[in-house]
Amino acid sequence: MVTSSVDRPQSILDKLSSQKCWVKFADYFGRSFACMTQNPGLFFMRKLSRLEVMRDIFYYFQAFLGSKSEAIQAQTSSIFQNVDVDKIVQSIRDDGYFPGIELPSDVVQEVLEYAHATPCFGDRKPEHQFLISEKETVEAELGKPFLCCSYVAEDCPAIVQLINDPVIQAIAAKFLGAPPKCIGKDLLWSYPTSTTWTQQLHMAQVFHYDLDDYRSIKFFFYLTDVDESSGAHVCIRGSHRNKKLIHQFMGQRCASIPDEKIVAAYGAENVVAVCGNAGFGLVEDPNCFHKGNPPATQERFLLQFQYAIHDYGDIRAFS
Ligand SMILES: O=C(O)CCC(=O)C(=O)O
Ligand SMILES: [Fe+2]
Repeated sequence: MVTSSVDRPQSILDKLSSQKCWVKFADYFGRSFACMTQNPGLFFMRKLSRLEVMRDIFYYFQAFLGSKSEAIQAQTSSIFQNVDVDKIVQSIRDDGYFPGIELPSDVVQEVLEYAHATPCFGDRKPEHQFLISEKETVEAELGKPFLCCSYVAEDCPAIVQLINDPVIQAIAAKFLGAPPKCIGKDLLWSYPTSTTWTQQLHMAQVFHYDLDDYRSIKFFFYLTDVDESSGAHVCIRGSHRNKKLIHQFMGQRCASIPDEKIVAAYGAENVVAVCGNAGFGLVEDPNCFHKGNPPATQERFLLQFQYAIHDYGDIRAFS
């Protein structure tokens, strides 16, 4: 994979001296204003939840009001066997993530069959809709490769069942300290193609953290075998806590900081590339710095879904 860094601003001075910078500021304030007037709950959550102290205050306030989270227990049977919910939640609290929840192979197979039988969207664009088997033909017609192909996945029974699985729900409820609301899902092929830094930014392939609520939790399942060079998810252990103050104030704009600087701030020894075969799952506090490695040798197929305490509607709308 060849990565160009030409479009990445090198320093604050570079940024300030460029005209593009002011256009970006205007754009940022425009989006913030639109968010504040159209979705004030999302706006204030984004502003406040970036501060660890506010997240904690909110969590304890909610616990004080008495949540029913512990009451959510298995009413239907789970597809997961021998899963220690407490251990997983403790690992997420301590490290920011837990690797190693395993999707049964028949579920992996079902999702793969769905993916081969259902139209996907090239580069997430509605105008590029095709079966995955037609991808190369469409690319040849367009004269360019797709970086990713995604599905709506509302109508995949295996995914719907997974999202409602009692073990998954119990992990989410325990971590959130509240009844979990599923606020999003994504089923995505990512391909080894030459990308610019901006494309990597849009594909969540640079270090960032997500502010989806005062507390939220994300599940990732590999549907192809993944190693460091085929799109491993990478997290920085412990970075969900004690973030540098500047990184808290920057919130999601931390994604514009070069990866090397994020690694230097939290320690190379804490960078963990999570590898695993198809079916391997990872649970994460998305407040932990993380990214998907851009695939270099082979495509990656990933299912991710997340839960939060509140559902603010389309959380990507004003990003
Ligand atoms: O692709 C990955 O492994 C990470 C995706 C991610 O962080 C995101 O969608 O916010
Ligand atoms: Fe993310």
